Amino acid sequence: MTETLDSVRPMTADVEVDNVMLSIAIQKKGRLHEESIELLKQCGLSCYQDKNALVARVKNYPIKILFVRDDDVPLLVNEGVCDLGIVGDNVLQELSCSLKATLCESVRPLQFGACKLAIAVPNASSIQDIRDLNNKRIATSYPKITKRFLNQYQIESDVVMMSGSVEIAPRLNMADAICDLVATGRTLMEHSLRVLTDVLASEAVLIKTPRPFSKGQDALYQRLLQRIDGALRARESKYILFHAPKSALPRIERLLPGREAPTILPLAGSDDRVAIHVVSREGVFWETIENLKQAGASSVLVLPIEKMLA
Ligand code: PRT
Ligand code: ZN
Repeated sequence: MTETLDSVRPMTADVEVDNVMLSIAIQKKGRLHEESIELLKQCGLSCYQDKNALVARVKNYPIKILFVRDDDVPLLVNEGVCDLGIVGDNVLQELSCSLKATLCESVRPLQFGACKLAIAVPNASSIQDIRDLNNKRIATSYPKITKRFLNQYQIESDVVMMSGSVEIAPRLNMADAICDLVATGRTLMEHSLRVLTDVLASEAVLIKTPRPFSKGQDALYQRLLQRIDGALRARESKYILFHAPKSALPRIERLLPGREAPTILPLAGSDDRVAIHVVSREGVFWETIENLKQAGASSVLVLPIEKMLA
């Protein structure tokens, strides 16, 4: 058992689940797993994962969670086997390039799993421009996106499909360039590769089946979506409290990014200073706090917000 939280009932795929109205597929293990679970927890769902369980039901919400390979998420959602899914946009795009038919809808970017798909070449390569890729070999696990990108520039390259360790292809003389995911850039650096061009920016997205929902399912889906929006909004928002001179209020208001109308309260024993509470919808950086202090603020507290409904 890897994780045990409250109010849960583990199940296996072959067990019939009664009265479940929604299902969501998430990655079983890998880069998106933890944060997908975390988001569902922030939405109030109690998730449980047994090492071998493929399906888990959440006791406090009519939804079952399927744990699968990330590549299977859009396939399952597209076929209507699952109602919803969480997957990297890169995987979704690769599938949508191969399927001509309607694909599951991407309904929300989820602010995690950020990376980009980029074409990279060896540091010492003579390839300096996208056009230099003509008649060259490009190794990738994303052949469809790569071809779509090359077509846009009318470049004819030989796209070599690799399912992993793409970064070693140039050294093995299997390719002149690669098209792979980059997050920090460390892997490229370790393999003496440099980015030639970005192809696609990606992050985890919530996807929805093209199959129409019943009225009941739609109500559940809308409720879940509201909770996801609330959780995402809360992540980027901060509650800021501080004291400041009344005369500095106009300047202070301009300093707070994405602020809502502040609450201003009198301070006991002070006529000219007030306490200010404000929700900021954008990240609060050290510079903001330093600027607030310069404007006369004191006792500044910046607190995370757990939930936020519009
Ligand atoms: O087993 P399963 O099929 O489910 O998982 P997987 O091994 O296919 O995928 P996984 O878990 O590696 O990644 C899942 C998703 O995470 C991807 O589809 C992306 O949407 C997202 N993601 C975010 C990343 C990265 N960042 C990332 N850095 N996926 C892969 N990488 C790899 C990249 O391929 C390269 O090898 O990390 C290396 C580069 O990282 P940096 O930090 O060195 O630049
Ligand atoms: Zn995968």
